[in-house]
Amino acid sequence: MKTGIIGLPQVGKTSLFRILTKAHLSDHAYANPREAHVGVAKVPDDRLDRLAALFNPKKLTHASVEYVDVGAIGQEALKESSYIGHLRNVDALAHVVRAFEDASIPHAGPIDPLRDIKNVEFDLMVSDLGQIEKRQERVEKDLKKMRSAELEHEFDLLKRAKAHLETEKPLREMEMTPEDKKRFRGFMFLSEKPILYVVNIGESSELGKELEQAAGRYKLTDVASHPNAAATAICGKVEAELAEMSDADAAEFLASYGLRESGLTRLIRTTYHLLGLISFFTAGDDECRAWTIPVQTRAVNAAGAIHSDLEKHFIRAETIRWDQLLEEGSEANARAHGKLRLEGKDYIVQDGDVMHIRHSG
Ligand SMILES: Nc1nc2c(ncn2[C@@H]2O[C@H](COP(=O)(O)OP(=O)(O)OP(=O)(O)O)[C@@H](O)[C@H]2O)c(=O)[nH]1
Ligand SMILES: [Mg+2]
Repeated sequence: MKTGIIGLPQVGKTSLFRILTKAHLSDHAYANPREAHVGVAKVPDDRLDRLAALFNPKKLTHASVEYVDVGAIGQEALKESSYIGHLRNVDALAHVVRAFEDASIPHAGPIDPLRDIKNVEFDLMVSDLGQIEKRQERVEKDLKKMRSAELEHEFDLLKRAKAHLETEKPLREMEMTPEDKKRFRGFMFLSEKPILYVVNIGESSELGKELEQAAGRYKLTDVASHPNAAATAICGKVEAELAEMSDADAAEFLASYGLRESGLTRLIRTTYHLLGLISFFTAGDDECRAWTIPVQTRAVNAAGAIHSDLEKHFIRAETIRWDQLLEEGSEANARAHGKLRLEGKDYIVQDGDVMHIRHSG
């Protein structure tokens, strides 16, 4: 699952990318400045950390999400096929908007996150509209040659999407049946992707409060409440300093700003939710690990996230919620007290389940 970091020029996209992905840069990163940078961020998870404290495993593996840093967005950039190709290939967008004041860093006009959001949204919609119109012409031609129920469906859907975009609403707000969604999948429309608005605010002695109030202060509460959208705030400057510190120093530093967790932690978690992802855990002396699955995943498919053999030879999943396992203190205790559930193939895995897959392979 990939999230593309987008935004106007000089708003702090690359700075954010660097702190998000820390030492986990992929080989390709920075090899060519014209290329998009791809990096992996660890998904912080207190539940997993606490399980690890109980099991003391040899290895601890967090879930991860990928971020892609592309150049500044704009109508021109969106005409470049390599630029748009990178963006189409992501599953969600993190739109960085500038709210920090700094006279030495140019910005188009005064600080106005809502205006910037609307401008970028407009560019995304124009790009999708162009693609829809091209496809409409093609489908129209084909329909003249031969009638086809599927093509007619597609034609209607394209017409509806065009009308929707012309009311200046992104495709992520359009109601679609699962079949329609499938029809659209191949197009990878930009305005259809879930979006997280990341407000990059300036330093302040009351950062905790400022971060909490940022969305409201910049009038983003409304856009952030739209379907498949969310907002979060960070202070890039402070996050950059935090990234250089040891965990203990970072905790002290956060506390001095009245913060319990870094803005980055919240940002990564919000991205994870926006992508419709949850985690289940495997826990043992060898490894404690978080596995990423979409919400509503059946146990048998979740087993497949670990290994395809486990999916093929799945029998049952011994399951317990992470906090219940902590309460019991060990798997043996949990079993003795009847707290380990035996779940079958069709069990819908819940966020925070600890699972042991029994298989016949
Ligand atoms: N004051 C201040 N400056 C920042 C902050 N974040 C980034 N900058 C500065 O803004 C400039 C641009 O930062 P980048 O992270 O390169 O921004 P970008 O969005 O990737 O820029 P382009 O890729 O050129 O569009 C740099 O000089 C940063 O040091 C911030 O939170 N506060
Ligand atoms: Mg950049």
